[in-house]
Amino acid sequence: MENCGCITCDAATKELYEKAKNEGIETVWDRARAMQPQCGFGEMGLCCTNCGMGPCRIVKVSKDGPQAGICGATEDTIVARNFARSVAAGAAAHSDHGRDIALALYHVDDKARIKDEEKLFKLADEWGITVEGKDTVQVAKEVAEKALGEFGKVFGNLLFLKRAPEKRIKLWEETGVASEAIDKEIVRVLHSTHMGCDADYRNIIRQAIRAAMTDGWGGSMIGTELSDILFGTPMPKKVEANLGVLKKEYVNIVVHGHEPTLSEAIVVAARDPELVELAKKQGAEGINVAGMCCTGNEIAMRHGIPMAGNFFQQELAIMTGAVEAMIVDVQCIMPSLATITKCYHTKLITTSPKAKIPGATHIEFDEQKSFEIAKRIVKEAVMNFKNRKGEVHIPDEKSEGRIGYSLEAIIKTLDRVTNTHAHPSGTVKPLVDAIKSGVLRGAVAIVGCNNHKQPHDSCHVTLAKELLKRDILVVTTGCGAHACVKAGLMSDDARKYCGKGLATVCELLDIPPVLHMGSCVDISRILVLLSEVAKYIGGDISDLPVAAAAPEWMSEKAQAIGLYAVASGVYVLLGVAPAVTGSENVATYLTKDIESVFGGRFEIESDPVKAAEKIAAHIENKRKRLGI
Ligand code: XCC
Ligand code: SF4
Repeated sequence: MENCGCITCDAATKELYEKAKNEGIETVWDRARAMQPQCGFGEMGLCCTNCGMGPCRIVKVSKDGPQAGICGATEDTIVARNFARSVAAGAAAHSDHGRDIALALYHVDDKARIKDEEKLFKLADEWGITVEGKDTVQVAKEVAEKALGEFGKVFGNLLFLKRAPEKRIKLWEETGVASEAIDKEIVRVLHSTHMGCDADYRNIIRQAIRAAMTDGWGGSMIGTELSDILFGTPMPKKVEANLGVLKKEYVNIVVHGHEPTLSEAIVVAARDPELVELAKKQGAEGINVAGMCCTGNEIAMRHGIPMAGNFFQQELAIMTGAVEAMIVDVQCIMPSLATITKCYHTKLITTSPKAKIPGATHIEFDEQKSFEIAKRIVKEAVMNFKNRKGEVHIPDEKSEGRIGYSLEAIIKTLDRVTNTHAHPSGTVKPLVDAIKSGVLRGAVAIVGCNNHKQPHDSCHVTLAKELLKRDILVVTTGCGAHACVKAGLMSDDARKYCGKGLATVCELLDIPPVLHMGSCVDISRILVLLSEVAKYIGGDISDLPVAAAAPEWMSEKAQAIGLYAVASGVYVLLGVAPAVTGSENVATYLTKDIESVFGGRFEIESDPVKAAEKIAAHIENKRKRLGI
């Protein structure tokens, strides 16, 4: 897969896109084309609708047009406010996901439903919850309660901030971004960006950072940790990926969205002998569950469930004509699915009160009756098998990879080397040694979505390959992870793309050169890994030869992630410019000046080859400063 200049570099996607064209079915690419030219004011962040006197827009091209909003808000104020609101929305989405997982843990009444007891007790200990004389269910309830308290507690900072290196915690306190309760910080962005409130762009961004921090070091981290406790901490396993994982003779169920609570139940229900029998009675050979987007990542990491594809493949999955039901929960679900399912037999089933879609069947998920509801949903799919219309068209394309690299899995993997050298196990020492010696130059997280402004998957994959050949280890989450596994970058064969140093490390540790660390909330795993490495060398995250990249990002969540990463000391490269270009001050602040405060900054670069060069230069720079 090379950067070919077409809409996608994924063969299965190309094939079904052609099918869509032939059948006159509209996809995301068609709608993007119809949208051109896109609004310049919006693109630059210069349109304000924050009050009833508006909408107001600032005209940049000529001095004759308005240079301030009706209230007098400048371009700096308007751009910063719009950016902050996006960040707050992103942080809200991730955090509310975390809250739902905490609620699920709270309602557990049977010890058997807790898959990682060790992690539960570790977290209880970290949070100062006494466990003596309490049974597992009781401890789970108290941990869940503490987590829920993080959203609305009256006093005190986020508990997970303490996981950062000491220097970083001090810096956050000094710069006024050590966040308090999650809901409070998000509400504060909405308040301070209300008409006639904060007009100082630097202060608006400071508050946006406080909200972003409640994502990575708050709701996302709660989501990850509590999901591991409930459903198990991911460990390495093989998985198949791409639309070719759908099976013609089977009842195909695609679970799509983000929260693992529903999909976990669906995975169990689909194995229910009664339902499998029913599927056979309908003429199918069995039931095949596949995952899409971050839900796909969650169940692939924990159960090896095949990964059907990423954000830009959701419409195409239905066009195979082989999907009996697409079951969705929250986030990144295109409303267009309801339109497309009309042309096929596929049932679109919404399950969250937060995300209903006109034209879909709504079966509300309830954690307390999870198995019952999951069975009902699976039955709907099974009974739909006989309604297939026309020809089934499943692309052959699928690849294989090894995924499931949680922090615990990485440490375990590293222990293989530690033990042979008689070093203490359970540390990041081997990783630090490899980086210090220069065998590994550094590490980069490639994360985020698909966006029509970039060729689908191509930027993720090209960037990853460019980094691998420079001996830079890649970790990935979200739709970037789907792109990499589909391109074969999580197989042993991918060592052929690596420089000599990285290839040796991969062989020694028996790992692929691109490590799948999970869904987008699981970027919190990367924060903890970075913190562990920084603590090990007695420094700060901003000292490390690392970077992050979101070459095809589109969601507000991605903006929140980018901002908390920058505030955590990471250099963050974006392949698509956020809507801040309308204010030179805001753009310069985010891409330059902010580095002197937090040690991290944004970089905008759409070309993945140039992006790799910039990232590599950044990494070499950090190495020099570390004297390695
Ligand atoms: Fe959504 Fe998480 Fe983006 Fe993919 S990567 S398009 S946010 S599914 Ni998070
Ligand atoms: Fe216009 Fe100011 Fe109202 Fe925004 S807040 S719409 S700039 S008057």
